[in-house]
Amino acid sequence: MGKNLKIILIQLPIQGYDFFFSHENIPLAPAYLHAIASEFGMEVEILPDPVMSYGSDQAILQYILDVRPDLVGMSCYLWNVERSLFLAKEIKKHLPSCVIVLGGPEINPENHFLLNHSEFDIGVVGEGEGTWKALLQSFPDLDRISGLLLRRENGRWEFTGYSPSLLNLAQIPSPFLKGNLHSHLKKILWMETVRGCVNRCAYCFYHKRYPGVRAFPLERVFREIEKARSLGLKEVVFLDPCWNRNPELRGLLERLSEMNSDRELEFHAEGEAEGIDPWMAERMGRAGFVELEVGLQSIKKETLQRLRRRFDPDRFLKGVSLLQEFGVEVMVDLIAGLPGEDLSDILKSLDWVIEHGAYDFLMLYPLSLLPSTEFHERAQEFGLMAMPRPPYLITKTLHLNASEIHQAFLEYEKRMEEDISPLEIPPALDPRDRDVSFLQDLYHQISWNQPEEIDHLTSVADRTAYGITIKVSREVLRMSERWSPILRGYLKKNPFSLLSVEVPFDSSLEELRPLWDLAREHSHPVDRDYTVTHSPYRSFLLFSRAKGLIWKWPDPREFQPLSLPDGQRVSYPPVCLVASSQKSLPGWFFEEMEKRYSKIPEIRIWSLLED
Ligand code: B12
Ligand code: SF4
Repeated sequence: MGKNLKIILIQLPIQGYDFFFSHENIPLAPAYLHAIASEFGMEVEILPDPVMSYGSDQAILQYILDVRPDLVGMSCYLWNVERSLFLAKEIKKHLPSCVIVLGGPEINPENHFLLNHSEFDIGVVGEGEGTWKALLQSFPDLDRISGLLLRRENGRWEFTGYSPSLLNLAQIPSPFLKGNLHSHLKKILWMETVRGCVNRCAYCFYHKRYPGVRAFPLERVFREIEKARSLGLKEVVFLDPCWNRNPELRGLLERLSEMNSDRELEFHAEGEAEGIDPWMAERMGRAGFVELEVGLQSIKKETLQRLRRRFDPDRFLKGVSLLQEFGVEVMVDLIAGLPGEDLSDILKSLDWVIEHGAYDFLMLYPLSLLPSTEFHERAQEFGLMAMPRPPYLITKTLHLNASEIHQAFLEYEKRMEEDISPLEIPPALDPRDRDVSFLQDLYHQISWNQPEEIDHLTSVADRTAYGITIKVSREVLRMSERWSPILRGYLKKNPFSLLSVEVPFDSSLEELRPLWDLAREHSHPVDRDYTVTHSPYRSFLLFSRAKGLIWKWPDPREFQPLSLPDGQRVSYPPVCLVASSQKSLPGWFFEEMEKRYSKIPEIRIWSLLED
């Protein structure tokens, strides 16, 4: 048995100005590990909310430094791995003896981006529970444990090899039944009923970790559902990769439809439309399923072969309509950037789904070339180029360039008549009075009305949320020599901030320039998504409000094409996003714009009524 350790486990959220995804940052992986570590008598905690899911980099760091753990474990997904590495570095600076262990899908020996980093001590590759148990038992003698990335004296990472045996899922304690997840649950529970997938899609990472499909004991699943109901939760999201291919599907559905006959709980899952028969659809409806997400990805035969996916148009349409008939909405996913597809192929897939009305929600996603997937291994053969850093977006294939991939998203938007990447209004500026009680004592807004208030940001820097709004008066705006170093210092310490600044509505572009200069220095992973349909510069936004309107000013960089890491350039029209509760905009607004721009930027109105 290794020594007793004080452990903190962390799973950082997907970030957004409205904190939407933070509410769904359910630390299931940390909770499994928590259950195991506490069985060993270790002093272990999951970083509590609101700090974990809403806190700024410094707020998180401060919490950790106050606890002084011996070991910090972090769950790394493509949306949080860079931030996790940043934190790892900061922790090491202040607590050099603290051991940093990373796990999750980003941690694998084929991820070159990761292997170039040395901020962490140990990587856990693949399924975590068994390796974590062995690690805690043997710490610090780890050489004989499989499933680890260990840093050698020459600074290189060495992988100790995959574990020869698979865990029996019945032996993994349920974190939900044990109560380890409670403080991080709001209305939604995430659950696995199986691990592993029947399919082997070439772009997907999930199945790489699990050779077959293993099921959790059904009785345990039912106890979890019972508990979710008794706690008054509203939704259960099954994380199973292909829900309707569960080996125990019939028994599962029978029982769920009995247990949840009042449909108090709403179920969401991913599955295959082709496999849906009338019995299944009826039972799913009766059990309380409200949505099934189906990955169609493309309708082109050659593409699907390359993806290792099957598609039978008639059975697909039949499956979708059966689900709809029984009240289960269908979300269909397509991918832009698959090898062998040009722009017209992507549009054909989109149009096919639309023409057949085979969806309730239709989504187009960019392809991420995930390390360790078949496409990643065969990238050269397929002529695939991607960003070298998360989210590893495809930028070029033999048949598509970045502008065409971007174009696919514009076409999607036209067809769906909706904004694919709507701009989130930070709660501090939202006229709809958002409830922000989830932030508890974290600051999400700061006012700089008077010059004396500027330093306030520094004094609360370790108690801020990652999304923060600064409201600046004209007097302060004009004192850039005072606020620039303060804001720059804040962003340096909190590089994963999403910053919004509210400026007086009649500010001139000249007055805004020092803010834009700072914006150019701030780079955040959200700024890398070139597939958005307007403004890829999202981590630093300038807003104004006047007479019932709220708008985001176009970033001066939008007037120039965006440069991608591979040298390609993508053009965006500069855009002013206006939130309004009216359909048309008043004349004074255009006059304000005409004063500043020789050609008025594109104006997109997004309605405050629909929400
Ligand atoms: C829920 C989920 C989401 C949610 C995110 C929820 C959130 N946190 O806010 C939503 C739906 C928003 C989402 C979106 C996306 N997702 Co997703 N998602 C998942 C899903 C279904 C569940 C993750 C999970 O919690 N699993 C349960 C836990 C227990 O399993 P686990 O994470 O693998 O953890 C185990 C081990 O990894 C390890 N482990 C994990 N952490 C740690 C830490 C330590 C210290 C140790 C020792 C071990 C360890 O032990 C755990 C137990 O065995 C997975 C697929 C899956 N079923 O796992 C995909 C998955 C994580 N998503 C994936 C992808 C690609 C995406 C998208 C890019 C898809 C797209 N094209 O848009 C987007 C990205 C969104 C964005 N804005 O960046 C990939 C991730 C690849 C990667 N390298 O990170 C996965 C693996 C699916 C796949 N097909 O490959 N996703
Ligand atoms: S994309 Fe879905 S169906 Fe395909 S292998 Fe991955 S998890 Fe399985």
